[in-house]
Parts: sequence; structure tokens; C-alpha cells
Amino acid sequence: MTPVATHCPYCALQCATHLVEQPGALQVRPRDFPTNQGGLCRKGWTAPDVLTAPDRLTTPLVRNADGVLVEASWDTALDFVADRIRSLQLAYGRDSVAVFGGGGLTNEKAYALGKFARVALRTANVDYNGRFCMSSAAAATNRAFGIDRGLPFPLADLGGAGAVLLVGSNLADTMPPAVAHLQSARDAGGLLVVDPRRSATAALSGALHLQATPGTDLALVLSLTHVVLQEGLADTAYLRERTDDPDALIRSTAAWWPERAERVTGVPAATIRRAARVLAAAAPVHGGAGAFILTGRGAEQHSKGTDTVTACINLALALGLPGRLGSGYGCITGQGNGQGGREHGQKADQLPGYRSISDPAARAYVAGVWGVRPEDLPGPGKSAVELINSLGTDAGPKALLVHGSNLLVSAPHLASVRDRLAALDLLVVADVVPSETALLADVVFPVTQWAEEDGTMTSLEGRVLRRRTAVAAPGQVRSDLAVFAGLADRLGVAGFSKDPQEVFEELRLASAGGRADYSGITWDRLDAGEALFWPVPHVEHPGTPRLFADRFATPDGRAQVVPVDHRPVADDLNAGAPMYLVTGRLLQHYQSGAQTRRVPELVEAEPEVFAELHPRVAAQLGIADGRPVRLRTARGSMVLPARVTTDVRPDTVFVPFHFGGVGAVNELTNDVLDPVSGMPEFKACAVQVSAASLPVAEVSA
Ligand SMILES: Nc1nc2c(c(=O)[nH]1)N[C@H]1C(S)=C(S)[C@@H](COP(=O)(O)OP(=O)(O)OC[C@H]3O[C@@H](n4cnc5c(=O)[nH]c(N)nc54)[C@H](O)[C@@H]3O)O[C@H]1N2
Ligand SMILES: Nc1nc2c(c(=O)[nH]1)N[C@H]1C(S)=C(S)[C@@H](COP(=O)(O)OP(=O)(O)OC[C@H]3O[C@@H](n4cnc5c(=O)[nH]c(N)nc54)[C@H](O)[C@@H]3O)O[C@H]1N2
Ligand code: SF4
Ligand SMILES: [Mo]
Repeated sequence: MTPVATHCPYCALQCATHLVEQPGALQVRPRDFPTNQGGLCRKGWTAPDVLTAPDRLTTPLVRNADGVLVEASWDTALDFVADRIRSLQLAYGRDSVAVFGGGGLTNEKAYALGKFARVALRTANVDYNGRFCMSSAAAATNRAFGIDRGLPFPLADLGGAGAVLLVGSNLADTMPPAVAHLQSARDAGGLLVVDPRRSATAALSGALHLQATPGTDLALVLSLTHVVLQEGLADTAYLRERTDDPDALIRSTAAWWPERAERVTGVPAATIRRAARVLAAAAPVHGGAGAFILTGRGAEQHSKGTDTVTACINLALALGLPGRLGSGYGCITGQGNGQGGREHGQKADQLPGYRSISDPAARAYVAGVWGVRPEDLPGPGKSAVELINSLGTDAGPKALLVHGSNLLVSAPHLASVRDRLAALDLLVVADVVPSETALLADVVFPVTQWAEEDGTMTSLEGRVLRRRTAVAAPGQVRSDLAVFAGLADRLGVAGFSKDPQEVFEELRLASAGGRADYSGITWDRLDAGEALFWPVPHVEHPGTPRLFADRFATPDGRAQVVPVDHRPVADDLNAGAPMYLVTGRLLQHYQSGAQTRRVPELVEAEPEVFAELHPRVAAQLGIADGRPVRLRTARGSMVLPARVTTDVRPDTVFVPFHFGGVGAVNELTNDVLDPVSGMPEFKACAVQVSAASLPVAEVSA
């Protein structure tokens, strides 16, 4: 077999790979590419194992009268689902059927999913797991810059920087090959990391690890901005020319002198001053080599995530970074197609091309492409958690179709998710493996994964990439596209293609003139190796690697300063729950673990959930390393082994979220939402910690 050039199935770095047939199995080889520079992480190397997972789904499954999932033909399964959809919509209306998508789906699948919801089902109830991921940064960048492209510059631009401030990102574990791009900042002593844990990334930053109290990034960043302004380090010409309201920026940070921020964040005032100066020295206004401010989920997955990102943007504006070559603000998108997934209409309030579903002109245009009347398109729906919480209620959806998410592990406050899923009349899950969520479904569709399909993905830098078929799909596996087409056909709605390239051609047209304009991108251009960063408004257009050089995408072309202020975590510390529970990722596992918990090498490296505890706390509570500890929050309780380490703050417990069943930390997390973005507060809530005598990994609600 000639090596097939494609990209890794997992994260948004989309490392370039070659797939080659070795005796017995498909193997991955890294391919040179600007984001990974020939590197791959352990998950990427072992990704082919998921293709041949022993319990890979290979036929449709339908739950029988005894409640058992049994094999069925595609026709039987599709007929059954279409019949149920028809009768539920007849009885309860169009919105009684909901669709939940994922940021791992290709652009073609994401586009088809949104169109299927709006045109075939005509339901307003569609949203996706990007709500758990990118939504706070998306909301903040949309309101400040008028556009949401995670990195508005190629990742490799970081390579020359004098300083990089990472707020709540653990790149060294979550995108290991990307660490190479931080080398220049590290060499200059300018790598700053805000994290309540001494993560692998924080460890790279030496003394500039700002180990703030969980949930206090907003106060910290307001204070960094305060220092920049007070010490005359701001780029005043930039503020005047490129932002709409410099005074609002000054006013909103005036009260955040470092000594006050120290009391809130626990970061010494002297460290805050030093960090602000290091960052400012690298800014172009001071002749520095360039500075970047980047946010990750640690800053964003909070009920104030949008405001925290806004504060980061305001700091970047004060330093004159956005739109300058070699400097900027960016959000590090997470899922493989986390960027493209949020542009083509999976989101509750969105139509393809990153258009608003509330905008009459956008509705008219997209309705035209879809051959329907604008008034027949539904309006905006509910955000993910609101949608989940409405399932099976009197006014809520009675059926849910899930494509590309394992909600029963990854959504917050799982006891409630379980109740809501159980209250449904119909749960349909399309997946590649029997995930925790699929095992609960009435109907399961077995679908293709990365190496079995063609399509496009859009990486964290907004670059559109080709995914290519290397092997045939096993058994009766079909693409999600075939599920949408098969159901639409049975519902009597035409216009759904199973062919990804045909779908892409339609996506080009539907996105034309939108903010995320793909109309100039063709598979031929991608196959010829062109580096196409959106927007690409026509086929002669070279693409847009860097945004904002001359103007922002706002009506007046200036960045909008949105004044924000600090507020505490929603479920904050109290006498009964005196520590913070924070959650996040391990290098070895991906998301809900549905895929990586099926890779023997990764399971061997990290077989089970654990809780990181500071030695002082462990000693106080009489908990030895490896011994069971009980965590209890207002929503649930679990028992898991302790991992005693000085890497966490003494007031903090860290638990990875990659494990299901009794190992699922989302039993404990808070589903309170950011009012702007709909992001749940995954990253911080109050927890009671105690020694446990129960066997490890026992959970109760
Ligand atoms: N190995 C691996 N890589 C992945 C993924 C994966 O599941 N596994 N998933 C991909 C996806 S979808 C995403 S979204 C990205 C996420 O990538 P990251 O954002 O890097 O991942 P997290 O581990 O969720 O969070 C980063 C850090 O936030 C810290 N943190 C927790 N609370 C706070 C807080 O209040 N403030 C601050 N400043 N920090 C806090 C945690 O200690 C953690 O080290 O990774 C992508 N890459
Ligand atoms: N406590 C806590 N919870 C979190 C987070 C956290 O930091 N802390 N992070 C959140 C974040 S950032 C994210 S992105 C979410 C992610 O959490 P999930 O939405 O659960 O993401 P995955 O585990 O990637 O689930 C994807 C599912 O789709 C399947 N799949 C893969 N490819 C395809 C395909 O092409 N089609 C279909 N139909 N299925 C496919 C996979 O096998 C898997 O079962 O978790 C969120 N949950
Ligand atoms: S860093 Fe991300 S894209 Fe690269 S190999 Fe690892 S999981 Fe795959
Ligand atoms: Mo994510």
C-alpha cells in the first residue's frame, strides 16, 4: 500500500501522518507539517488500535422487547427510527426531536447534521459538545473582534515570540508536539503559565508559574492589565486607533492593584508585577520579539469563562498585540474539528458560514441554498446543558440523536444527565464503539472513523485539511452522512448526499459570504497541498493565515472593549466543602475515553481514575498514596485512589475526566452555566475530601 497522507483523529493540532500497512496492521508515521513538525504524541501513534477494537460496532443495533440491544439491518434500524420520529413529531411537534453533535465530526458531517436538524427534522433543538469546549472563548472573541477563529494566526508564529502567557492550558500534555513552538519564549525567560497545578506545562515555566486559586484567573488578568496601564507599559497609540473604548479598559482594571489580586488569587503581588513586566517587554511597542496570550479550558470552563477570556483580550489590547505580526491573542481549540465544528451549523444559534440563525438575511441565503422557505427554518435552540436538562420533560424533546459525543461521561452533573436520558422515548446514538452513552440507546448506528473516510477538518489555526481513506470500514459500518441521508429519505426530504465531496461542494456554497467563508476551498486545492486558512472567499484567493492586520471584523473595524469584573466560583468553598475540585486531562487519554480506553498501551499507562492531593492535606486526613479517598460535592460522591503530589495546591484536588461509570468525575461537577456562552463550570466547585474505607471506585449519587 502506498502511504496515505492524512491527519490524527484526535485533537485540534491535527498532526500530519502517513498511514502505512505493516504486516497485520495499519501503522501511523508522523509527517512533516507546521503544527507538529514531525512529532506525534502517544495517542496519535496508537490511534489505529481503535479501528480494530475488539468491541468495534459493526452492525446497527435495536433494543428488543426484552430491553436487549440486538443486531438489525440498516433498513430495519432506519425504518424504526424514522417511524418513531414521525409519530413523536406528529404528537408533540417538530421540536420534540433533538440532535446533539460533536467537534470531532468532519466539516461535511457537521454541516449535514445541522442541515438535517433544520431541514429534515425542522427542529430548533440542535447543539453539540463544542458548548463544553470552545464556547466561552468563541463568545468573547465574537464580541471583541467580531469573529471567532481560535488562533487568528498560524501556530508557528509563536516560534519567534519573546513571551507567551498560557492561561489554563496544559499544552505539554494536551498537544505535546506544540511545545516546540514555545521554545523561543522559554529561552527568553518569557513562558508564563497560570494553573492551580504544577502541570507538565507549568513546570516548563519555572518561576513564572502563577499557581492561582482555581476560578480566579479573571482577577489575576485584571491585575496584570492594571500593572501594564499603571506602569505606563501600554500601547496607547494602538488603544486609541484600534479599540473603541480605551477608557473603559482603564476603568475596569483600576481597582485591581496587585495586593488586592494577591488576596483573591494567592499569587504574590510581586510575581504579578514581574509577570506583567515580562509580558510587556516582549510586546512590539517596546521593541520586543512579540508576545502572545493564549487561553485553554482552565480559564474558559467556568460560569465566568466568557468574561475571563474577555479580560485576556483586554490585556492583549492594552499591549497592542492582536493583529500584529508575531503577537496576538488566541484560544487553543481542543477537538480534532473543534474549529470547523463550530462554523457549519451544529450550534443552536447558527447557520453555515458562521451565520446567525436570527439574522433574516442569513436565513434567506441559507434557505435558498437548501431549497426551503426562510420561514420554515427553525429559530435558535437551547444550549447543550439546557437542552439536556429539558429532555423528556413535558415541554422538552422526547427523542435525541447523538453523533460524536459520549454525554454519559463528559457532560456535567451526570445524575441529572442519566435521569434526562432515561426519560426519553427514543435515544439514538451513532458511534464507532459501544460508548457509555451508546449502551443506553434504543438504536445504535455503527459509523466510520478517520482512516475509513474522506473529508475535511479545520485545525486550531483555522486551516482546512484533508482526511483521507486508508482502509475499508468493517462489517456494515457506514458514515454519519449515510444516517442523515437514510433518515431524511424516509422522512420524505430530498437533498442529503452520502458523498463527502458532494456535501463539501454544498458547504462551500452555503458558507459563501459568511464569516467562515469556505467558498474558495476545493478538495483539488487541498490535495495539491495548498495551505488554506479561512476565510477563502473565491477560488483564486490564497486564504487568510492572519486576521486583523488592518481591521477587526466589527462594524467600525475596531476591537470592542467589554469591561468585565471578577466574581467567585458559583459553588464556592464552604464549611462542609472546604476544597476546590478541578478537572482536566491526562496525556494518555482523550476526552470521555471512549476511544483511548480501548488502546491497550494507553490503558496500561493510565488504567483508572485518581485524585491528586497535596501531601499536607493527605497527612491531615490520614490518606496515603494509592489509598481510597471520598470526594463529595453538592451533586454526588465518589471513591477513588489518591495520588499524593506537591503539584497541586493544598486547597485543590485534581481529577481527570476520562473515565466512565464509577470513575466518572462528572458525577460531581456543577452544571451551572456561563450566562453568555452556556459553558458549564467543569473546572471548579467546592468539594469535601475524606479518607474512605470502601473499595476504590465506588460511586453513589
Ligand atoms: N491528552 C489529551 N489531549 C487533549 C484532549 C484530551 O482529552 N486528552 N482533549 C482535547 C480537547 S477537546 C481540549 S478542549 C484540549 C484541552 O486542553 P487544556 O485546556 O490544556 O486541558 P485541561 O486539562 O482541560 O485544562 C488545562 C489546565 O487547566 C487547569 N485548571 C483547572 N482549573 C483552572 C482554573 O481555574 N484556572 C486555570 N488557569 N487553570 C485551571 C488544569 O489544572 C489543567 O492543567 O485538549 C485537547 N487535547
Ligand atoms: N469534568 C470535565 N468534563 C469535561 C471536560 C473537562 O475538562 N472536565 N471537557 C469538556 C470538553 S472540552 C469536551 S470537548 C467534551 C468532550 O467529550 P465528548 O463529547 O464525550 O467527546 P468524546 O469522548 O471525544 O466523544 C466522542 C464520541 O464520538 C465517537 N466518534 C468518534 N468519531 C466519530 C464520528 O465520526 N461519528 C460519530 N457519530 N461518532 C464518532 C467516539 O467514539 C466517542 O464515543 O468533554 C467535556 N467534559
Ligand atoms: S497532539 Fe493531538 S493531533 Fe497530535 S498526535 Fe497527539 S492527539 Fe494527535
Ligand atoms: Mo474540548
